[in-house]
Amino acid sequence: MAYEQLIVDVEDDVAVLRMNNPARLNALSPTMTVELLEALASAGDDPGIRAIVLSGEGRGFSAGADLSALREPYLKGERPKPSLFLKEGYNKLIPLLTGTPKPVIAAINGVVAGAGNSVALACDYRIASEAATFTMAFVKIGLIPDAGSCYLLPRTVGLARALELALFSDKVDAQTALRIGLINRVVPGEDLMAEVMDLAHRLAALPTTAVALTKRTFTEASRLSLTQTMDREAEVQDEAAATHDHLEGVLAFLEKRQPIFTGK
Ligand code: T3D
Repeated sequence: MAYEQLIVDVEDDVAVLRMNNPARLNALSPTMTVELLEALASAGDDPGIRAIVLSGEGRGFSAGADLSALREPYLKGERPKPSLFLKEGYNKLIPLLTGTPKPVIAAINGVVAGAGNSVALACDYRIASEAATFTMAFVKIGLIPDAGSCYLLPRTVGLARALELALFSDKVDAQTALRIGLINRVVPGEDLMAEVMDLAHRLAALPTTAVALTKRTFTEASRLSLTQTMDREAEVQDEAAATHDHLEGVLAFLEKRQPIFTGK
């Protein structure tokens, strides 16, 4: 399917989505948000897709909300409420990313600002080019972190760091982002996509149901107690153990061979 601000490629069982408005550092316009919603839902539902990569064209991953859309109304003295767009846009996009049963890798090719951070944080694994920079930026335009950043950022880097990042909104380089746990890995820019595709293919080759259930149970556990979580793990483990991939994994171990997981 052809999109205006999104490029979608499929390599074997990996879908690669690239935000494509490089002149605005892939700012999340309503068009791009709707296209991401469509493409992610489609990749999530497609049994042939077992991992998703999200990246950006040009030198930006994403600079957050497309502020150019505010020029006209603000110059006219109009003050449209952000909540209208947030509820229809990011508030659907971020849960779609965290809730998709497929593992999602953010391939952070460059600049990240505002809600671009939320998009990266909603992915399951963040690998960045050495050229990547991160700024929360919201406070610089008199806003609070949105698109789930108030939830995701403190859970990723801790409350103290999250407040520091949100309030000062200084630009953080990729090595610092790695040190504070904002991202998982940094690689030279020229190696980024090769490394990402290698990881994506590794994730795609895993037992699909176990991957989906691991994502889901980690999310559920954040609002449960330890004992409630262990009860949930026991129930979910029955689902995982009922798959052919579980049988294959155990038999492969016993037969001292590599398992072949088919996602069934
Ligand atoms: O109402 C609502 O929708 C509420 C929702 C809010 C969610 C949010 O995400 S709020 C935060 C929005 N994002 C920002 O405030 C970041 C704005 N951008 C910047 O601060 C800087 O551009 C960066 C720090 C990200 C990068 O700086 P730099 O020096 O590397 O690049 P640049 O020269 O500033 O930007 C390059 C071009 O991208 C430039 O266009 P030009 O002048 O070459 O024609 C710039 O205007 C454009 N651009 C960058 N960010 C945005 C953008 N255009 C539209 N929206 C952007 N967010």
